[in-house]
Amino acid sequence: MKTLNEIRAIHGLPFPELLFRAATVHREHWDASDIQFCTLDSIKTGACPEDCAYCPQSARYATEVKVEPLKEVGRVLAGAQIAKEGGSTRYCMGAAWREVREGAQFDAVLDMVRGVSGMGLEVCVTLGMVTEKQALQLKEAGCQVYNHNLDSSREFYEKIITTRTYDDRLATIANVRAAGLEVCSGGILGMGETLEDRVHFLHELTKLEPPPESVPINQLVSVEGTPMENAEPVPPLDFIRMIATARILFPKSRIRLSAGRTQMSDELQALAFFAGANSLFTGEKLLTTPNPGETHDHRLIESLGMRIETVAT
Ligand code: SAM
Ligand code: DTB
Ligand code: SF4
Repeated sequence: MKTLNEIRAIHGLPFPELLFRAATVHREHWDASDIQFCTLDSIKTGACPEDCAYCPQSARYATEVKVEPLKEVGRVLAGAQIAKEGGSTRYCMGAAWREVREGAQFDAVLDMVRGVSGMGLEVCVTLGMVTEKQALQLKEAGCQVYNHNLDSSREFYEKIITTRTYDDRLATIANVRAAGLEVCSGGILGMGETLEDRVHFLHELTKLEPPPESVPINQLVSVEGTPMENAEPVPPLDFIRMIATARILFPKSRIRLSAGRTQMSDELQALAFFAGANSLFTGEKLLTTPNPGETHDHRLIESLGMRIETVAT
């Protein structure tokens, strides 16, 4: 495990040196021409009791998000079929819940997991806090991955969320691991955190043992009505620094270029791929905010001479 100082040193390397090292590590473990396409589906939208300051789905903020109860299983499976036809190998279902509660709704989610997994797609869910027992039920239903982000440094976290603690987050990740699921955990840039917060955030992620199999790096999508509606955009090359540092720290993990791509040029996304990103969310929408869409992404990958991964790994 790297120390805070070592991580700070990597993150602060001269830009070309950082990119060269990240690109080298990338090639040691992956085919750097391959990109994994994942699709998100918001299976339960809005009215979330948590107060995450970045999130348009929190009930505390007046945003334009249309509240929707848990989707019917059939609608979710139809969405998964479309995603599969568009080249996605992973289907990630997200619910605006604080935590999983056992009962009819969780049973329906287990049915969705069974259905999507039966279609030959990798299944990932993000449902808030889970117990080990619930994580095990998900695993038994065919779920492979659980997404639960650390979001930022421990110090910054309490400035953006008051309804749960960093240790709650870590406990869920430990439950997911104990149940034998893969862990997907990353964060968000552009919430007003300092460079030092980003270094601390990466350090927290490296403390997870074994490391998360995927690390989504989101750029804040600032949504009107949330406390972060006027957040300063992230300097584009700082975003790339984060991707490259994550690639070096997590050589064998998927580094996912996640939210915020509609604000990024194709050139910047190409640089992110060079810096080690090897996965993205495709489709017109993330959970509630816009995303570049499949046509754009197919064209982008083709124009770069890269390939969409066809087999789930
Ligand atoms: N409610 C569950 C939870 O918080 O774990 C799952 C869904 S939640 C929307 C999943 C992740 O989306 C959050 O952890 C956060 O990292 C990311 N996210 C939410 N709103 C975002 C925004 N406006 N911009 C970028 N990422 C965002
Ligand atoms: C992750 O790190 N990013 C995705 C996924 N995991 C669940 C969610 C991004 C959400 C962006 C805001 C929205 O569309 O509501
Ligand atoms: Fe709820 Fe998740 Fe949004 Fe937080 S990030 S408000 S827990 S949906």
